[in-house]
Amino acid sequence: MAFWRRRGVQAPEPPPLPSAPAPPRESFEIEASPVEEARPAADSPPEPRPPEPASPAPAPFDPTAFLAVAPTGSLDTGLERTRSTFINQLRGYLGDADGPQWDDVEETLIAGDVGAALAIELVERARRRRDSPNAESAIRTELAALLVKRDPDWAPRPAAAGGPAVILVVGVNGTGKTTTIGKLAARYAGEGRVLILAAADTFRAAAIDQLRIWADRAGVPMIAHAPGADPGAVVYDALDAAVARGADLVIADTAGRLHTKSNLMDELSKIRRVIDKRLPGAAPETLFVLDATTGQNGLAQARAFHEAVGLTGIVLTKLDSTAKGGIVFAIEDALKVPVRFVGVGEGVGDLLPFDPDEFVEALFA
Ligand SMILES: Nc1nc2c(ncn2[C@@H]2O[C@H](COP(=O)(O)OP(=O)(O)OP(=O)(O)O)[C@@H](O)[C@H]2O)c(=O)[nH]1
Ligand SMILES: [Mg+2]
Repeated sequence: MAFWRRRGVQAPEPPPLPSAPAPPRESFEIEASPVEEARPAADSPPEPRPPEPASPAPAPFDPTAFLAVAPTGSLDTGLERTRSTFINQLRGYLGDADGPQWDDVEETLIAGDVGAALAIELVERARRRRDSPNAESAIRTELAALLVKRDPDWAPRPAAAGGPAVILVVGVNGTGKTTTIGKLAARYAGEGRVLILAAADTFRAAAIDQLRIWADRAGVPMIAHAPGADPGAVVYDALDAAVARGADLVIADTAGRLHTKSNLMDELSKIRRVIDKRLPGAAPETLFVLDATTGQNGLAQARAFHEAVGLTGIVLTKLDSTAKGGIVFAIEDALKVPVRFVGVGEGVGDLLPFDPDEFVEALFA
């Protein structure tokens, strides 16, 4: 059964950080519980407790079994809206019987969230290409060229010997950060990695509860403090716990914040400093979660977060809910930071690793 357990901090108390208050003396740890067990409804009357029967120890929770039954989203389905409108229209203008309608191509690219300046450049370059068999192929090649080169075998790896890899998940409100962490936790636990989640969105109690549900589902432990606590202290404790137990990955949730609020952006920089302090050289993966339906405003958000904390990757969520998948090209071209995953639904299997060739292929399929 899931339960909250008060955990006395076992390691010696770390020295207080110069710019940060010392972590609270106690943190809460949430143990993973088997996913099958339902919690009683909050308003149901308490049942009389039967005598404890001697029962065999429950089988250890196996996240791979959980993942095996979870439906997996597909890029084809996730890109349905983008393909049937944006790309369909683009193809119509590119393959027009009277020759490519470049002005319309440009407008379609802008409407598809590629961005005005980039759309103009793209059309110019495609028109000049002499090596493409047709206009569609020229645009396709130019779009693919906007996506940054990446290591196809990328995975969050510990940078410091003996320490865990760290993923810090950031973004504005409601973009899908916590959901993405839940999906990532299930994915990496399914691969046999030993994880700890850090509930560093201490802004709302509900945020901690939401992450706990995902932690339970994935069968991974989570470190949390009380609502309102210093998020840096939560991350510090999660790193401590990971080192003590030999966990190889810590994923930290953070509160959604507007990129224009400088005090909130400073708080993120502070979390980064806490990581550097506890795990010098850790080089955390800082994933910016962008809601694909946000449009070009997403670029302004991404730039501000990049400036504040230095992004290493992007997760583009809700691709299934937009017809404007062009934002993928815009954001990679603007930041030169790779999209690592795309979200194509709300289910645990609806987070797909991003492969540029596969993506362009699926767009024009
Ligand atoms: N359709 C779709 N919905 C998604 C996807 N990812 C997340 N969502 C939904 O987006 C909503 C917000 O998700 P959260 O994970 O709570 O977002 P958050 O960024 O943690 O929100 P805050 O903590 O309030 O800033 C939820 O209803 C999710 O189910 C996705 O890829 N596709
Ligand atoms: Mg959240």
